[in-house]
Amino acid sequence: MRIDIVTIFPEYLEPLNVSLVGKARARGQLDVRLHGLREHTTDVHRTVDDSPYGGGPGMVMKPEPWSAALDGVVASARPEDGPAPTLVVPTPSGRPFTQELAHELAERPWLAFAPARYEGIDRRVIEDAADRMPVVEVSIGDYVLAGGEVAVLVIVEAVARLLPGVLGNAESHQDDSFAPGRMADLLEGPVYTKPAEWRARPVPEVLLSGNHAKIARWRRDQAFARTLAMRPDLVARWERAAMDKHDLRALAALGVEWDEPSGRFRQSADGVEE
Ligand code: 6GU
Repeated sequence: MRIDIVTIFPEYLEPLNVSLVGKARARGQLDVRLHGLREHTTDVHRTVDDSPYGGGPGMVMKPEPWSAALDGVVASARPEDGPAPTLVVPTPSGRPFTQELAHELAERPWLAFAPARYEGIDRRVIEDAADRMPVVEVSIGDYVLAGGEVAVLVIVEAVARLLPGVLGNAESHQDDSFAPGRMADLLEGPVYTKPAEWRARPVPEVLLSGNHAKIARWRRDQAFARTLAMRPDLVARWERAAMDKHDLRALAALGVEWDEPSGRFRQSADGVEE
């Protein structure tokens, strides 16, 4: 996959040289190219922002440097890249970034990122880009960052680990909490390693039993309990067809039951049943 990133702070993206993404780049699985937005200014002050039309606080990023930078990225297309990248614009007013969207982006051969600072980029830049390439405006959560660079790090890391050959077999993503297929919307439970006892805390006995069916059952029960505690909103997404009779018993013990009228699982009225 090829990734172009246009930013006023290329140094903010140095973590892309480290760990999983850094290794994927070194192996040639990921071709990341950073572009300084200020290289595309024409005035002595290298101005990238100006005051907003209509008034209000803060500054808006000027269209000309962005269009020059993005035109340059598109003009650098090689045959294997396709005609133009999918443009990802990080913004708190974007569509929520999810594992599903990460999978979608991981299918594209070429991504470009346009992280903004200040109050954002002049709207016409996004509209102009959308005439020539797919554009997706993405938010990484319900909070406000000072700029989109950290969101780029988040999105690139989530996408890179889905690319073929980037994760080793040992660290495969089949068990990811939000992986589609298997069982989406179930958080992973606790994990343990040696020593078997540490500061008077033993590892749960079942994990030392060697009984793989029992261990799988225990892990699933832990995942149900964890999800209920941390993300009760996910319970409504659980599918009846994904549950066997052991699951239904475990859920009942946690006060969760199938509600036929709504076609959803829900927490029973007075909490734990039985
Ligand atoms: Cl993508 N950008 C900024 N600036 N703030 C955010 C965000 C993005 N996602 C959540 N908050």
